[in-house]
Amino acid sequence: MKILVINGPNLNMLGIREPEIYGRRTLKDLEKMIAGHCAGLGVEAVFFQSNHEGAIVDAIQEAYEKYDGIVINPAAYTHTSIAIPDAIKAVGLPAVEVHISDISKREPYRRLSYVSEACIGTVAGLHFEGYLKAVDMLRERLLRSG
Ligand code: CA2
Repeated sequence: MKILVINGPNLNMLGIREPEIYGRRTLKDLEKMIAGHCAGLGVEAVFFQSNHEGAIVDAIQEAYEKYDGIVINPAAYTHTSIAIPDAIKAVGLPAVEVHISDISKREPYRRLSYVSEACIGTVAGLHFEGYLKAVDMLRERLLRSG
């Protein structure tokens, strides 16, 4: 089982600014944590981060027939992008959306996610641990669908 973990804009700044919202751990720490969790489950995880919507769309398209599923934190594109959910639907891969913070309890403009409807589930507000839950949800779906 091979999954692609995508992090969107500004998540390369994790651990550097706004620790009260996003914590003190870095993107590298996050990727290591996910890789360790995946290794224990026999899942191969590959990581991608970009600040550019088109690059994220390209990464999703390139996942077609190479990966079994996607875990994605689209960051601010969650609330603005139609191209990202379109790409997820186009490749037909199961995807789980994840957010470090609880987007339902922040500014009103963060309450709407255009990406949700293309995903089999969403995890929000569980900090870095939410990515592990997202991996578990994806794995369970993939095991069930054979
Ligand atoms: O809670 C999340 O994971 C978000 O996807 C993070 C996005 C935000 O636009 C979404 O509404 C919710 C922002 C990521 C910015 O990451 C930073 C990390 C460190 C310092 C500053 C920003």
